[in-house]
Amino acid sequence: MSSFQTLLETSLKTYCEERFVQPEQLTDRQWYQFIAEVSQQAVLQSFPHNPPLVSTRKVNYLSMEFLIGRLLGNNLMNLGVYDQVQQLLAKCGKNLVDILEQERDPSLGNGGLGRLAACYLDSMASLSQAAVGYGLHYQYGLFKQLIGYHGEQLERGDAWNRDFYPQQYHRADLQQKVGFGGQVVHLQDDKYQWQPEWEIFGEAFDLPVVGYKGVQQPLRLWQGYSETDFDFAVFNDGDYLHAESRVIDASKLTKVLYPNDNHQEGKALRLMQQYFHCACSIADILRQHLAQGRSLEQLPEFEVIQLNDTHPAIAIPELMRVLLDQYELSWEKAWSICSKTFAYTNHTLLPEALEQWDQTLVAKLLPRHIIIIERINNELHHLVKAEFNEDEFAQAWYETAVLMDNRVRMANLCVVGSFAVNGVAQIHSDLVVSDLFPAYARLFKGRFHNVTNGVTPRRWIRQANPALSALLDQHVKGDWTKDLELLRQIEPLAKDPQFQRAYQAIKQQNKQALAQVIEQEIGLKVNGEAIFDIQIKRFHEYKRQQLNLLNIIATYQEIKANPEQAVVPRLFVFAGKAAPGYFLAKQIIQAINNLAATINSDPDMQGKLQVAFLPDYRVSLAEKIIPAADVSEQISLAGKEASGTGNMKLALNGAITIGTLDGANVEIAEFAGEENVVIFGHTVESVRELRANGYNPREYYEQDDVLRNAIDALTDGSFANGDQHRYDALVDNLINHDPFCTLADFASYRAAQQEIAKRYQNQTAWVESAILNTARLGAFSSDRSIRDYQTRIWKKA
Ligand code: AZC
Repeated sequence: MSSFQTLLETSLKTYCEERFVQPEQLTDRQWYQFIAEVSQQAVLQSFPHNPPLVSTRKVNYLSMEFLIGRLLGNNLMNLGVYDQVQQLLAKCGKNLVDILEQERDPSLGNGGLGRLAACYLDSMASLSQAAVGYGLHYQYGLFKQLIGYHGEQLERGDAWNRDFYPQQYHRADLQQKVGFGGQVVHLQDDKYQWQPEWEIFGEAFDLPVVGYKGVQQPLRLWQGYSETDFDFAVFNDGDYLHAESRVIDASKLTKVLYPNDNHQEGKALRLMQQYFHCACSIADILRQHLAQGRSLEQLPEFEVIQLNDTHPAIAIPELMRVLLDQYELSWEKAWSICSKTFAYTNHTLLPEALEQWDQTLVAKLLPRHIIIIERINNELHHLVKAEFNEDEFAQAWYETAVLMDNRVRMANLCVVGSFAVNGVAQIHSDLVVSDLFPAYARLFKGRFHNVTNGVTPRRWIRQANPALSALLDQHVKGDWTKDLELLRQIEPLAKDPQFQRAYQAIKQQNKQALAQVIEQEIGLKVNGEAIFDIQIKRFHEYKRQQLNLLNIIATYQEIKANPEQAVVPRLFVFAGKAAPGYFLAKQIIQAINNLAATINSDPDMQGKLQVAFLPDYRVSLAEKIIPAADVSEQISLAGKEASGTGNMKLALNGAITIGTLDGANVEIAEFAGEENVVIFGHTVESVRELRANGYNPREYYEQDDVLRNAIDALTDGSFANGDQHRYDALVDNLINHDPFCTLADFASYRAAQQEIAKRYQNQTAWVESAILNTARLGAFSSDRSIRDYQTRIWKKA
């Protein structure tokens, strides 16, 4: 008997004895608790850290978000004990899949950036890449989304770990102290002393990340607290309210994740969170480095600090501060260490997401750091002066300065302070160089790279799609879970009728399962024969859910006008959250829900058209939707979606992409073959032309009857219970501004949708395309991304 089996059986005996019950009497919740506790023991016992790879440094992955999803099923699988647990449960008349549903989804992220961090932790552990993930232990993760009576988004708090969350350890031994405010005393020359006005403690919670047959290593999350209940000195002075407010500040610090995706809000508390995250993490990195008897000069030889976008940018001046003030290194020495240690990943070109902090605010909260940033800015000034001639200088400085117009430009700070900068898909990395940082690219040659994103096949195929996994196991030699390129082996089977039938049957089974979820969640009975057309992602104008919406309205109108005409039945599924303060995105959600209500109750639409909005999109819901998709909507305006990762998950699970030439869609089309995706819309270049010629959305509105009728339906009360003004802002934005060229792409999108319907009618060809998507997209495994990081960025010098 394996040691895990023994552990399982003896622990079950004890667990039941303590509760005076027989195993058969345990509730699902108790089973969940029991299995979670045993698996945590197994995680800690059976997986010593592997020796680190010699060719790469240890990775310290700094991210404000880790959207890890449920852990129990994933851990059981990666430990290789999933089947054993399943068998034990089966003996007691239980199903493991149901038990796993008991776990709360820790929603410690907003979307793509946070989920990518989680995939990377999985891949690093699976590839024995030594790594620690550093993040924040938010008390409330991303809000829970409900849909209100009028179809509108409502938000509720998500206290993800309040009652029971066994996968984490409180590491009381890893406490840190973080200062804020106060003043800086200039001692002499380069020597300064920071006297913070107040201090907050950070305590760590470790979540072990279990790699696939690999190592376990920590995701370390910091939480703020205050040492004393309140400041007695101030209290004794009689200023009771002030005394207590300090305590409130400390506990408030990590209370909630900011719910913005691709948008900076600029709140002081957010900057405090960022600094707190960085200060705790930098101290922890140095502690471990020095504990191994290594010198500060050796830091870049052994450690790399990977910045997940600019949210942890303040780590750069923080490391400088520690080296200068605490270890008394010279500026030159400190900078030489620092600039060889950091690497920065850019995830967006959207101007509203590029973080810039008010310089006065930074100076007030972090007075020592602003002095360091000023010095960095001055040194940079010399470099730019030396590289650019007089005619070029003004423009180059405007582009590269870290400090400009009382703003601290965090992306610039990252580029200056890092030895490597990368974008997240080829087209995006090219735009980072050509549009965002052209002057830097000239100044720092060789600093810019591309690492195309990837997704972990353990969660997104093995766990989410067990039926497809079993089929792949049957036909692929070698462990495809570890080496996704092995899926190429099924390419010759794409035309094999027997394999096609098996593949198709699995898709059908997954669609039935999703149909059940839809019925449970929103009470809609869907047509399992329809094309399942899926758009799941954050709601954002640039992602253009409104384009999908307009096409659905046009389709509805067309069916209404020609009730006799044959239609390829279609189910449109949406899921996603909008930032609570993002009015237009919320209007789009409401419009979809109102449209769904009208369409789903119209007898003329029966068997032809349905719309489902599934509330509270999160990792566990994605795992249910993705395996059931026939069509994957990736319809952002070209140049706006840095990469996308949902596009990869959906395509690997056999959905056909309808998409623009944006982000990783471009590479997906290359790998899958152009004939196995449907591409439409303007390209980066043609968008440029469109704008250069003075884009006027109203012209499209006026000239295209189908488009105009669709938009007008939003203002005639059809989808708003007679309210003609509900969508005024949305409609005005589309007709008069349309910053993401929705109207310009409408006709071509509609044609692409007709192409999808046409192709779906030839099921043999459709399944062949779907199989080829699975077979050819192995490069989008996050294991490949991590290997790219290893060879391009994390290698030892
Ligand atoms: C996202 C990008 O929008 C998405 O295209 C990409 O796939 C993902 O990062 C992972 O790289 N960006 C964000 O979520 N947020 C920010 C601030 O970029």
